[in-house]
Amino acid sequence: MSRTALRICPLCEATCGLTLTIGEEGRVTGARGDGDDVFSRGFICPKGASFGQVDADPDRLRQPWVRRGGRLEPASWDEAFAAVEAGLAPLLAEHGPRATAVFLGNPNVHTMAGGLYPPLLLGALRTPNLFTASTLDQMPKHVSSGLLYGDANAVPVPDLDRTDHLLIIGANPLDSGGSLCTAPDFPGRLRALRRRGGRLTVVDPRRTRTAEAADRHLAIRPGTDALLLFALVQVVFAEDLVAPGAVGEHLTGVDEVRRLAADFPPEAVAGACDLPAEEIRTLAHELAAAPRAVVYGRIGSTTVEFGTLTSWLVDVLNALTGNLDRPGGAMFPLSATARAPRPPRPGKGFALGRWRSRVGGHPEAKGELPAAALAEEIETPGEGRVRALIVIAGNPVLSAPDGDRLDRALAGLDFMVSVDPYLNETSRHAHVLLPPPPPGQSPHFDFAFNAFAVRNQVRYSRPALPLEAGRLSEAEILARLVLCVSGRGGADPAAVDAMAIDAALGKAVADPQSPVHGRDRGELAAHLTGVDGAERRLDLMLRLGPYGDGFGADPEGLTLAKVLAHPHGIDLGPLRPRLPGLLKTRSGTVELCPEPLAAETERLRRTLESRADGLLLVGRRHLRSNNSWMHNIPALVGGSNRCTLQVHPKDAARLGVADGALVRVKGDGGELEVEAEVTDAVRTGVVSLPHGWGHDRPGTRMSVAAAHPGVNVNQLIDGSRLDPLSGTAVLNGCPVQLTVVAPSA
Ligand SMILES: Nc1nc2c(c(=O)[nH]1)N[C@H]1C(S)=C(S)[C@@H](COP(=O)(O)OP(=O)(O)OC[C@H]3O[C@@H](n4cnc5c(=O)[nH]c(N)nc54)[C@H](O)[C@@H]3O)O[C@H]1N2
Ligand SMILES: Nc1nc2c(c(=O)[nH]1)N[C@H]1C(S)=C(S)[C@@H](COP(=O)(O)OP(=O)(O)OC[C@H]3O[C@@H](n4cnc5c(=O)[nH]c(N)nc54)[C@H](O)[C@@H]3O)O[C@H]1N2
Ligand code: SF4
Ligand SMILES: [Mo]
Repeated sequence: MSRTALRICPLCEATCGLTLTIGEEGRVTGARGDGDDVFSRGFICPKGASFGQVDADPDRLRQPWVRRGGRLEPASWDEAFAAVEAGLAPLLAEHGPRATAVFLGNPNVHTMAGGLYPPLLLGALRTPNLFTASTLDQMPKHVSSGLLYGDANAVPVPDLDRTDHLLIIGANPLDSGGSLCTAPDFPGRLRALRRRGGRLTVVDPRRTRTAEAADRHLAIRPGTDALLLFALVQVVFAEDLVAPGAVGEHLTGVDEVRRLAADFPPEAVAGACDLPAEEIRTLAHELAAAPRAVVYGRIGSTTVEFGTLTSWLVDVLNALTGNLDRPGGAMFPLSATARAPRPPRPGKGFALGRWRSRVGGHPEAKGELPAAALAEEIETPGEGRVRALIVIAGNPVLSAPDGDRLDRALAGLDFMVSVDPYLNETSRHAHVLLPPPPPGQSPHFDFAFNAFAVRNQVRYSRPALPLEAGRLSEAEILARLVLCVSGRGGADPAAVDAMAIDAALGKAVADPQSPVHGRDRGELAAHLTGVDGAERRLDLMLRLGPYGDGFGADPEGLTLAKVLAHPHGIDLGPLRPRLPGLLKTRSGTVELCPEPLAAETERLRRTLESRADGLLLVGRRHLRSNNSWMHNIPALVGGSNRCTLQVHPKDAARLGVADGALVRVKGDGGELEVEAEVTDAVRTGVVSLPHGWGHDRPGTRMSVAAAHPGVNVNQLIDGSRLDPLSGTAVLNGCPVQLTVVAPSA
């Protein structure tokens, strides 16, 4: 008999509720949208529908691998953890924590274990060398939020379901599922916007599926969005359209922003952006006039030369038009595991550059160093060289600029651990490879994405399938890693959770604002339910969170048991205004014109004078892909080659490139050969190549991916070009040159 099980989809940020079919043989044989899910209401996309194939991919590793005499060989878990301790201990003893680094990849925000254990690992390891996918992604938004609100994690999201005008800058949610805006069924929500008379404007150098669904598409020249946004801000000031509304009393720095914007009227930026000044002006009028409007920027606004400046201007524009922190505007979600809100008071503010990277001198941001600087930290000899690396759920050889260099650097490490289900371009360098179970055998809670969700809600999935014999949960793998780096490899991994619980309760009982102030932490710990440490920690967070039962203080409040009793989730209502309570700036205000951004504005102004012509490279995403790791799923890679270089027909004619030609692309970081796809979906002067491809390295085990490897776009990208405030790699708007190699690929 087959049965069904509910499972939140971990394959993109939309967090759709799925109903999995479990066949008699104990495998996921089907997946459909859960019509009763309180948030996703039955929505599903082709990736979610392929959950069964993703889960049962025969290339997923089932046991640990340990390098012996240069070769990776299967090993038992005990042997693997012993090898981790034996590999790390002497390096730590001789060189200290600075000789170690951690790379955390994207799926850490898509697994429950990835939310719970990496902070403990970093706490135990105490290395200044933390690298994550964030500096290939959204770090500019964190820095902007840190400077504006004093809290790098306070990222406002577009209140999609209530807005009247949505301006999307550099995002393509119809293919990506949405990002820093968790909204299952983005397409339906955009249709609803237009059905209620709202408008959608998309700014993107490509005519994406999202742009096609819009009222207006502005095909901007890549990398110039900060100029466009400044022009919108300038019009709002110049035409007296500033109307911040209720947040007005919490804003400081408005006049400074006015002064900065004065240099960027639409006429001054139109040439650089390659957009008509009139159109920019009209857009500003519309945004200001809409009862509720919101500007939302993603990858195309962050992984660019002025990423932090652009991210900041998005919020500035929302604030000036009265759309920050109000329904239909940009709002701050309040997730069930967030810290419960406190009465407003000035905070400690946000500091950048508390330490710097050893080789490049890059300032840390939010405790991280630029992912693009990992290779040089491993390669460059001297005191503090990175000799050991722990990679959890990351594939930086493909995801970061100049993977060939990182590939060589990884091969030179004294010791490397990968926690990854695949033997891939990065993990093939590991000395110990620890594979977590597939998602069907793992529990799921969205610690990360509930904090970016367009509706407050809470959902938890227990594993749909029991752990296969011989497997460890990812929670146990990571807990044991924590023990290994503390030199206690033999200890019971449950001790790690027990310590985390004890520490969290210790803080809570000492906090006069907490509902458990003054109570006994041992007594509280005894109330926690859950089948393992990870669940007990979830119970703790729920109970002390903003909707929690406070360990009995509010009997109606959330507990793990209550969430489990609602398998389709509990709706916690629409987003509500949260200012000024969430501010942690020193002034206790929204500091609209932070000094580092004023300085960046000066740098931006200088770009108005110089403009290089020539082709600019941008990325793109495909609905059936996800970064580098879903190219091994037959259901998701069938059909025509997707790793093509898109070229506009006019550029193609000028360069003699025919559709299907093999072209050589040369960028500041390197060159490669790829098939050209001539299409007017990209604007003139722009070419587009997706990332996450290039599965042609030896020593991997991803047989489907290797059969159609594609090329690694990041080989073209110069890893030394960073958004300076956030250390984020410039992955979009990179100059390239094209030559034809052969009339057909
Ligand atoms: N040129 C260019 N480059 C880009 C981007 C771009 O737009 N253009 N996008 C950037 C962005 S936004 C991001 S987030 C990064 C992503 O960068 P990475 O996180 O380095 O890359 P992924 O391809 O997501 O790799 C995820 C790894 O996690 C593994 N994995 C999958 N599921 C699990 C699991 O459950 N547990 C564990 N432990 N591991 C798992 C996969 O096998 C894979 O090795 O790439 C960036 N790179
Ligand atoms: N199907 C699928 N879904 C995914 C992923 C995936 O790889 N595949 N990856 C996941 C991850 S890790 C992330 S971070 C999110 C990202 O989610 P999104 O940000 O929505 O991702 P993209 O589809 O890359 O959209 C970025 C858009 O920016 C445009 N762009 C490039 N340069 C510029 C520029 O200078 N200015 C402007 N205005 N636009 C520009 C590109 O043409 C592209 O259409 O998607 C997530 N979801
Ligand atoms: S949209 Fe995202 S979360 Fe929803 S089914 Fe598709 S991959 Fe899964
Ligand atoms: Mo990402």
